[in-house]
Amino acid sequence: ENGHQNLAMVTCTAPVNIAVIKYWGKRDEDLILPINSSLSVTLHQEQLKTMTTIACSRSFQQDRIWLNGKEEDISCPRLQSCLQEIRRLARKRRNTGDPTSDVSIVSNKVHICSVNNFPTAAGLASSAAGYACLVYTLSQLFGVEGELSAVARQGSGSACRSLYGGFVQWKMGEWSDGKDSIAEQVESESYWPELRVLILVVSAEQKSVGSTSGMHTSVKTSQLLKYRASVVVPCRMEEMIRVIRQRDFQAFGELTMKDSNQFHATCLDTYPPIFYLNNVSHRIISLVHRYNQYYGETKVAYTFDAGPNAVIYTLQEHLPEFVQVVRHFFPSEANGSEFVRGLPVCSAD
Ligand code: 2P0
Repeated sequence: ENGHQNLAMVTCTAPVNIAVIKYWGKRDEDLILPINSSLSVTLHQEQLKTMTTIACSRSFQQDRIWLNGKEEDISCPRLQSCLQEIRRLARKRRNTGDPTSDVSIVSNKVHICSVNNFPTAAGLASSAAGYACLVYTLSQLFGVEGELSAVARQGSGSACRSLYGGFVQWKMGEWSDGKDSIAEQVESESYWPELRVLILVVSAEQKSVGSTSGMHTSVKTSQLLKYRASVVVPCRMEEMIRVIRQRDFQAFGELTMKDSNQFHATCLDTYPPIFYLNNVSHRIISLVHRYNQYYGETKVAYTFDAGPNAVIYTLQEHLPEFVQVVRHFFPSEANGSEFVRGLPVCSAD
């Protein structure tokens, strides 16, 4: 008998997302429920993405996973949450008698292969694309439809936002079971075709404090984070959605920079403090403000996640000049081919 009879295989891709209103802090660490809502822009499919292939067969003895070619431990609790949750949804569908669902394969073991087309170590939101892709690919394999962001969220909080393109909000929700803590598209990828993102890879080193443990310490110790989550972010979410709908780059850019700065201020307010930005990050911040001051308007905006790399938002018309300016002021860094990566955010077609 052919040992791979009944082999089913699906391949999908998911892009990275970059938050403009940041998620930092959980109210429930097991279900991954945040203390505030957040909003991000999903990058273009072909740029920074994860590609995942999942095979399942009666002949597989156990679930297994390979990340960028290296086998990893499948018993990781977050992986287990996603696998269990998708299998539960698949069985539920079968029990409700959906005639199109393939009931037999849900009980088979899976082999998962996931690769990024960018360096994982560069701190470029690899877990977001990774878990979004894992959950989506599993859902395709097992024929699960509907709301998947609550499943992806249990892999990594920011992953729920990568299930949608364009401008995406993750609503924090109120319920303790997390069923209302889901991602929703605010506007599609074609809504603001002139918007561009530029990634300045300041350091490809692994970050010193991981997001999960960093935000845990921030929730325990930062007074500023409490104020941010309860007072600042609710207002900013409304304002951000409004300025995106108006395609108002000046307001979008200013709010994006302020929110990045407040996120890093809460890191500094954490005890012991967490430093994600380095000297090059600080020089990029100064350069962006000097550039905008020169023109008397916000033409470019920066945002930084849990690491020193800068993500620049700008409009297509300003991109070539700003890239020149970066290369001029960072000649040594910019000579490295990886320093400047200009990427379209939204597809024009
Ligand atoms: C964000 N970050 O909104 C923020 C901004 C980093 C800074 O989401 O513990 O990897 O897996 O839920 O999603 C990074 O945190 O953390 C993150 P977990 P995650 O993009």
